[in-house]
Amino acid sequence: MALFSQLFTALLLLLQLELHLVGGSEAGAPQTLSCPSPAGVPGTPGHNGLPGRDGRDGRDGAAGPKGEKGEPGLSVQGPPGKAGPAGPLGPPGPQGPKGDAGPPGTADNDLIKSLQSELQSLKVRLSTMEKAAGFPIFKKVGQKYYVSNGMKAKFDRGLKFCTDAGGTMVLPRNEAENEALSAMHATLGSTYILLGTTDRETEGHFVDLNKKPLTFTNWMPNEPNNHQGKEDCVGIYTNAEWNDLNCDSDFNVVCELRS
Ligand code: MFU
Ligand code: CA
Repeated sequence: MALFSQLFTALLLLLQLELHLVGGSEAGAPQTLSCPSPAGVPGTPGHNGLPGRDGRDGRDGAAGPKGEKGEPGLSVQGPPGKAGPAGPLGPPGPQGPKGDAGPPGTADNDLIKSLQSELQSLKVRLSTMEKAAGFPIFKKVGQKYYVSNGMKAKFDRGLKFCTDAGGTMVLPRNEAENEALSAMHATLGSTYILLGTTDRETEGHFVDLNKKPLTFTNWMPNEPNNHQGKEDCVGIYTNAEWNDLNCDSDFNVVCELRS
């Protein structure tokens, strides 16, 4: 046991010696395992160390104050004004060159067609006027001519006379025509003039020569009465009023001609 203890103490001394040799050049007091001793006098302070490295850049400072107002800029010219009024009319220029010929015949053809159309209608009018002038008694009413040679006849003969003359038996279509026709009584010396209407097909239903219902009438009071059941024709009286009459009696015949 004592032997082991002595061996352990020797190993410990060797280890301390080893540690002393390895760390001997280091600063610091050598350590011993010996007992404490009174503190020594402090050494003189060491020299200052070297300066530290530069610090990082500072942050941006606040914006500076507003600068003073600048001098006014140089003035710039404005836009042009409006145009003034037109000047006085100048003298006429010289005559220009003659233009090219137009397309052949266009305007001329139109004029010719217009003139041909006008000539045709004038021919028709003249033809009607010449027919009317062929009667000893004729009267113009609007675009119509009322004509007569003074004859008296039964209705059917009167119809043929008028169509042969290029017209139709007279039938007033309005008040003006009715008055113009009744005015012919004075010239004719007549009491009744036959009108171009009958109710032969349907008693009491008077139609014109084209079988169309009448759009104008001027009946006497209580007419038409189909007196004795034998009145399918009509005459205009001297007072311009109408009365139904017997188609087989003779009355004055007047025809109307129109273009
Ligand atoms: C009236 C007319 C006839 C006829 C006769 C003489 O009858 O309606 O058309 O003119 O007189 C009574
Ligand atoms: Ca009658």
